[in-house]
Amino acid sequence: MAETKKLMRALKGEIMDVPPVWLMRQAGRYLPEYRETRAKAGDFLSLCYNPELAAEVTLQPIRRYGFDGSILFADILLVPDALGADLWFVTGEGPRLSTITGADDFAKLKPADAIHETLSPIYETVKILARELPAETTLIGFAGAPWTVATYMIAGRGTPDQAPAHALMREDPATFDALMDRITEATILYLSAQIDAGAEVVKLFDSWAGSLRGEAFDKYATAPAKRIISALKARYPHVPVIAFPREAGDAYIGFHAATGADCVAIDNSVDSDWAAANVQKDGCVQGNLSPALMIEGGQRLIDETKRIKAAFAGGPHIFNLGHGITPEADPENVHVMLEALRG
Ligand code: 1CP
Repeated sequence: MAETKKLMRALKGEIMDVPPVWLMRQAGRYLPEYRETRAKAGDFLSLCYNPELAAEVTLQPIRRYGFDGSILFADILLVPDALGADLWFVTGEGPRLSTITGADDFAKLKPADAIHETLSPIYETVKILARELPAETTLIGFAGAPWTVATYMIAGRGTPDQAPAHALMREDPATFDALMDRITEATILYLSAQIDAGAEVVKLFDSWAGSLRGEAFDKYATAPAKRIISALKARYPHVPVIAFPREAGDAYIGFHAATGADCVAIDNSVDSDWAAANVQKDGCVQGNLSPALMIEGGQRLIDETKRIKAAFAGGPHIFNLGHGITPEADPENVHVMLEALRG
């Protein structure tokens, strides 16, 4: 059967007059209906682990905007939770986890195949979504890439420069490598289970790839992505993978070929024309409107949307932001962007 979903067609390399579109963090705090459902769930983690309510918040932005892609509502930090780290969210501040400072902390983690015990509600959410999404909407599963997940597990929180993770890499490379391996194995199992439940595409978020340079980037961003994608492709050759090595800079060049990713997501620190010439030549790209424009709105939002669409018009493209939409964004500006994009 010919593929009819626009997002799938772009991932297979088709060039379209109007690219498919979705937004990172499209289910989130900028939407009043999200805040309402989260309050009903009690807190963020309870929302993630409640299949009915997690499916509901995943569907909310699809009803409101008719995006081409629907990303499962969950979080990259559920994998550490499932590996036995303590995880909690401090309102207004963000995630907190127990830390991994050496071999003793690492030894307390569960084996990779124990994750399903904790993560089975997420697979339920995927099953509900596979049933309930409109026929034209593509269901996207996801996980954090090992380096990004490791930065949170080591530091116990988000860090501006990922210094604790870099320090462990330097001072106790055996523990650091063992942790990267454990997360990589868990990620393969987690994404496989999402695909078994009905995810049509999966995305790997390496939000902190930008603090890896040179050899460290190859070893801890490229190699784990390649290992995960190879394992998935061996089992699910037709399921496309989107990789997002955020702020990789020049290391975006060749990332498709080096990892086997079908699509590389580009952050908004990168010039669209540069990315079209240097990255899109190798395959589909996703991006890369600045999330700040969803706050600002107005003519600049319209002009930038059209400029990015034009910059990537020569190859396969999925329109998106360069990073997640923020709580301060005006939901009306999403309509302004969609009108500028789709006409
Ligand atoms: O208060 C709230 O309601 C929580 C805000 C929130 C939301 C809406 C968090 C906490 N996570 C999420 C959902 C989420 N996280 C999704 C759902 C699907 C979507 O709509 O996109 C996804 C894909 C993520 C991925 C995620 N979580 C990343 C990678 C992408 C990125 O933004 O860089 C990261 C780094 C996280 C960790 C995390 N979870 C939540 C926060 C505030 C953070 C960032 C912490 C930090 O600043 O370091």
